[in-house]
Amino acid sequence: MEATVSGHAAAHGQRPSGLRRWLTTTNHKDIGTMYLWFSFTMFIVGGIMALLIRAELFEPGIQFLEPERYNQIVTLHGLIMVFGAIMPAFVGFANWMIPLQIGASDMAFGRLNNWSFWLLIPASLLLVTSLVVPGGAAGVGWTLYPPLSIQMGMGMDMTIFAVHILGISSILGSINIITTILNLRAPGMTLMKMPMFVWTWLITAFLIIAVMPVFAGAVTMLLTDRHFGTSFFSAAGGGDPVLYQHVFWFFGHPEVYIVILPGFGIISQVVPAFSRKPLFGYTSMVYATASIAILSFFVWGHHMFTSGMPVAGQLFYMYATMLIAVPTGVKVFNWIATMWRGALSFETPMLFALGFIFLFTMGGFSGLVLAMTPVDVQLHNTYYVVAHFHYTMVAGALFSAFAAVYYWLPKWTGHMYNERLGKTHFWLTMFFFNMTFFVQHFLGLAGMPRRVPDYALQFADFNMISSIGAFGLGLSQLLFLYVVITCIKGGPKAAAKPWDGAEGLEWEVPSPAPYHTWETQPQVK
Ligand code: CU1
Repeated sequence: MEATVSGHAAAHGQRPSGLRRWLTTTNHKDIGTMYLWFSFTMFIVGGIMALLIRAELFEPGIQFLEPERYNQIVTLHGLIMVFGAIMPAFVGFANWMIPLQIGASDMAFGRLNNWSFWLLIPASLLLVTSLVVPGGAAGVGWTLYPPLSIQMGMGMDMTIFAVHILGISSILGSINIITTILNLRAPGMTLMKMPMFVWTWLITAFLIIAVMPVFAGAVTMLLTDRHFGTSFFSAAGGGDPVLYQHVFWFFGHPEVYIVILPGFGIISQVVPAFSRKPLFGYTSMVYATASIAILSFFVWGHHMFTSGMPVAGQLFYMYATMLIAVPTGVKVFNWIATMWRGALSFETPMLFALGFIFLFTMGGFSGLVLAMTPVDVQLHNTYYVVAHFHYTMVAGALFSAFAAVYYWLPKWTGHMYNERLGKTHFWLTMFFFNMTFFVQHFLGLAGMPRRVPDYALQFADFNMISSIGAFGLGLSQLLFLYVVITCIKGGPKAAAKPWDGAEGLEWEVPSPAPYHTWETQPQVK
């Protein structure tokens, strides 16, 4: 392998090495790897912020974070985890796996792909360094609601700029993914034969292109309200802060599906592989994914039940939101039906997939609870909401990302990871995740507000449990890092089909020459 690659490159004498290789690469595997390491770095940065939050909440009273600083950390934790950790992780998987799964030689636009990745670096630096500018970061929550976001200092401008750059990055990445899937499939790879991961990403990419510009528009209007004398959202000038909420959540609700649909695709491939059966209900999976994506445009008002809304609107958004449980239920049913009478085995990817199905379903149910308008009015801005979306984003997006890493590591590195340590990582993560977030349901039901660094004495016990759980959850991820690094550096050689031949069910087509894009840029004569 090594000999082939270097011989190939030497023949053309073009392949740069060292830093220049990574700066200029157009190879989908290189770029996928960079996305994944970037994502893990941001996961650590956002995770440290989560631990600062949980340390502050370990006991009542202000420990070491003043309310302003606390809200800045809360905001950055949210923005970094959504845009810096989860989305880049899925784009990394897309880069690595979509060309392999559809038999394409690479992504459609190599240089655009490179640029999409490198845009992430200035964006994340803007977010993190906003902590140290005068006034600090934007302490408004990741939703950046006015009027507060109009009054914030320059940290808010850095956040707006970061959102613009992140938006460009993910839109370009999506254009690349859609073009690759629609134009570069191998002969015979019809749309309805594509692996589910490819399908879910195709649909996700359309969602990103539809809503990221809406978010960019919302923050641009904030920017002009702040500096150029407009009053879109400023009541003093005749504007309306609630308009911002509408525009933001028209982006924000589809966004929550952007961070989960590729995870659905991963689970839809891991479960069949470890059940040694084809996916149950493939066609219904495709249509369920598309239905979820379409419905996601009609439910944004469920975030605004307390902002003042006619009863007709409340009813519409409540029922529309509950409707999404139908295609989601189809998916969960299909995953379970896939396992039914299968030859199951429980290696780490399967454990994370099962953990996903169980915990994500719980997150779905608490979502249904919140969808009910009268209940939401009670639970709005409480820790119940925090518990709900961490069940969808940590046990959903993060667990599916772990399933994907363990599932595909042998393919990426040529080595098997340490199965015993992988399983240990799963059980530690499973235990501490629930210790951290399950008790937050109780805190929310009892009325503890989110985004406040202090709380009444009655909430002390559950907060202490949650904080201890969070530190356990954080430390457990060091084990993940260790397992991945030891797998990259060595370990037993992986078989061509490491999961007992089960990959045959995935329609994976071997990739042609690994570094071909260095040489095959079309020559204009
Ligand atoms: Cu929503």
